[in-house]
Amino acid sequence: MIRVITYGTFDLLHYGHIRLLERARALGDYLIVGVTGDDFDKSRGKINVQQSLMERVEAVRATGLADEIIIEEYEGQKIDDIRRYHIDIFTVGSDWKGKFDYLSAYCKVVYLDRTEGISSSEIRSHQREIRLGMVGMPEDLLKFHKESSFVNGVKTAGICTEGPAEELPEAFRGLPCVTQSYQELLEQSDALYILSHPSRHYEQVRAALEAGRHVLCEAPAALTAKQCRELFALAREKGCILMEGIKTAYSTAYYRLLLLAKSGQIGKIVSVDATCTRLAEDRSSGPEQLNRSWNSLCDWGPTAMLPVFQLLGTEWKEKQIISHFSDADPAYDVFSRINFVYPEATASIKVGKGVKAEGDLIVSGTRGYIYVPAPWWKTDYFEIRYENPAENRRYFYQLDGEGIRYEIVAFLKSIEKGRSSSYVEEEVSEAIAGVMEDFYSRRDTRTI
Ligand code: C2G
Repeated sequence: MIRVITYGTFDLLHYGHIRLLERARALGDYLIVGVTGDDFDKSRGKINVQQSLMERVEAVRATGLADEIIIEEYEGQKIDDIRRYHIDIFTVGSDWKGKFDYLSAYCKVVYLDRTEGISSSEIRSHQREIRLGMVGMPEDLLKFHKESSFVNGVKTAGICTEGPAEELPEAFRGLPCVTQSYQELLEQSDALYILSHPSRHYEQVRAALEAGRHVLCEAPAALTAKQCRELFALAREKGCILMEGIKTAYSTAYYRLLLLAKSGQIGKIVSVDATCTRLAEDRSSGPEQLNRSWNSLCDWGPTAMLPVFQLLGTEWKEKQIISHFSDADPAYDVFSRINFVYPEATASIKVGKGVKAEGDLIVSGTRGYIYVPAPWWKTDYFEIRYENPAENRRYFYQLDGEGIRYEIVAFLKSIEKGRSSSYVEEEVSEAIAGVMEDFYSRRDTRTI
């Protein structure tokens, strides 16, 4: 009996895939199909696969061509599979010609002609491309603009900026719309990415939603809990997606850490402590600039509060904000610490722009703790540590683009499906806005 194996993502299964499977099957008597797992696809740069692993497996099963379906989860697995399943022939489309010659040390390698004129990317690109308008300081928007180029189905339509067009970074020149008018940008866009000063978020998000545009707004999306609720209600009313942007939520390591903590790996969670600081203020810091730049709590607060609220919830009993303000600008906190007291747990965040501290995250539990080294907000690594070091576990997950490109993928998916796939829950956004409100009105706040 000749045993054949082939691999693929098989997203939006099409005629090209089916022809490949038919010919693969005809090469032998028994066909095993390896469908790539979501993580493996991510790590090899395929980030906007549309269907879930289950859907893709089901589609391959439904062809009736596979005798067995397995999941491809890691680099190098093909050698393992070929040995384990006693494979005689490995086959794949000719777009991979030469790439798998190394497998001929284990079995015969056959490249089958790829079917011309059809591909998953092409099917995906027929779905309408989202025109993304961006608002904010051009140099701040560069990273997001660059990351969006890794995602199919979206293109930067324009930028709304206060500065003169001649001073725009190279990457933005030649965009269909470069304007100082927010209204004009709205007209040219299907969806907005807002990275303007937080004091302007509410009005800008509101105007975009009123105009029926989808919005991804960098956190904090609003500076009071009421305004935040209002915006989400408006989004629902208008049938638009509103997502609050916190890129860390989309880092695989962070997301896995949440799941491990919630599944009881460190026992009951008793404390969450997160620190985020940066020393250098990127731009010149005259009083004028200070006014326009994000203070510590706006800049870092949402990220630092994210693990607190996602692990302990938003029903704290007490909170204290301790802030140290800049002499040049009484609204600019150079450093803030917030303590939260829950019925059976506690949390603290420390944020600073102009003060430096170890930027780690520690989640303490009754059986052990999770330690994420600095800078925890863009990490690919964490440890679960126990009293007995022999039981410690280390976890690595590749992080591309600091999470931003996965955030964009989630935004597009939400738009397409008509319901939010955000990793930042609405109640978390509301709690963040509530803390901002208390900070600006000096409730529960001490200044030092
Ligand atoms: N294919 C084809 N004709 C097309 C499109 C795809 O013959 N028009 C083949 C591919 O060459 C591949 C299989 O169908 O053999 C699955 O294609 P994809 O889902 O795009 O998967 P791919 O990324 O090529 O995965 O490590 C090798 C990969 O697992 C193959």
